[in-house]
Amino acid sequence: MSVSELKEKLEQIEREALDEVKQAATSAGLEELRVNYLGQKGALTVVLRGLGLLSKDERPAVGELANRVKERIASELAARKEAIYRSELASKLSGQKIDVTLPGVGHQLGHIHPLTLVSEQIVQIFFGMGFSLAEGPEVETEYYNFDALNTPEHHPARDSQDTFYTDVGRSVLLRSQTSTVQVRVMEKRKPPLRIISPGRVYRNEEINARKFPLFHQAEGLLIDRDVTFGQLKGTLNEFIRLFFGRPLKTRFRPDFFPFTEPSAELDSQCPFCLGEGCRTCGHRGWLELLGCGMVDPNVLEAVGIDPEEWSGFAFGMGIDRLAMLKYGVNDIRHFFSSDLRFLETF
Ligand code: 2NL
Repeated sequence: MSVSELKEKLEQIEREALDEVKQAATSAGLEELRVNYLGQKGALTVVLRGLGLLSKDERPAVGELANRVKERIASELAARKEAIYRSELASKLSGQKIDVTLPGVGHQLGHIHPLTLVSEQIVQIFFGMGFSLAEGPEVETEYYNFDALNTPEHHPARDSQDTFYTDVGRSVLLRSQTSTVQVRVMEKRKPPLRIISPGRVYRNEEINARKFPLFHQAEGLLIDRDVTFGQLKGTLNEFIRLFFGRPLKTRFRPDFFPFTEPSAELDSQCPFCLGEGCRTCGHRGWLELLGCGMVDPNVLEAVGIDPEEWSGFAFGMGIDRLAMLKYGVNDIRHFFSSDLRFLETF
């Protein structure tokens, strides 16, 4: 193309471009124009590439014009862009009136699991009676879970407390009771002692509405001079009063545990029917709540505490069971199902 043809072409591009920019109505349409004229394959760019074919003398004049055209188009594009942006924003805002009186979007807050709740309630009650918290490992040794608790190999209680064993061998197992923690504390600290140990425990059992291979226990231990069964009864009666929120009649029935002598099962009057008989207590009027007894001298001896000088009482309660009774839960599996319809009721 000759110089005059090129100039003509540039002026034509300029006219067309400015005309179209003026008429563009949306920012998307504007962007399309920018690409068509100034983009890498745009009309102006194609002409500018043709400059190389001109002689050295001809190039400056055409180049200068081309740059002016480019700048003019660019500045018109920018001006139009600003105008379109403002009008688009204005129409968007007028169509989107915000009602500031509408309620906000609430966040759903998580909350404490019912077993944690009941565990904390139990621990708090014993804190009030001078007990302190003791915790320990869930993977335990046969020694802490059985031998130190007066349950030697071949003792029949090993069967009823059957648990899960590890690859290490039968001597490394999942604890079946939190007494293991009490034994560990008695080994390390001198009496007097008052401790409460909540935590997860395991039993090798078939699953049903009342039994689950993983459950929770809180065990208490008190070691002092001249401890009596009467003190055990007073402590547990007070616990039941505070846990259920009212004084309830209790009764202690003889029972057997390898680690206590004598041993007893504690029943309370059913807090729902007050002894009348209802579904919760199976129409018996009484609920079995926990096991307890005076610490067997063999247990004290195993941890190096002189049973002639010291005595004590201990008790163990199922946290899951107490939670079921307190909140009327009819199936232990609800606690482990992660079903929000259940969890959100607490
Ligand atoms: C139950 C009730 C019980 C204990 C746990 C205990 C701990 C030590 C010494 C003596 Cl270190 N006793 N704990 C005592 C009586 C009952 O749990 O139903 N257990 C199977």
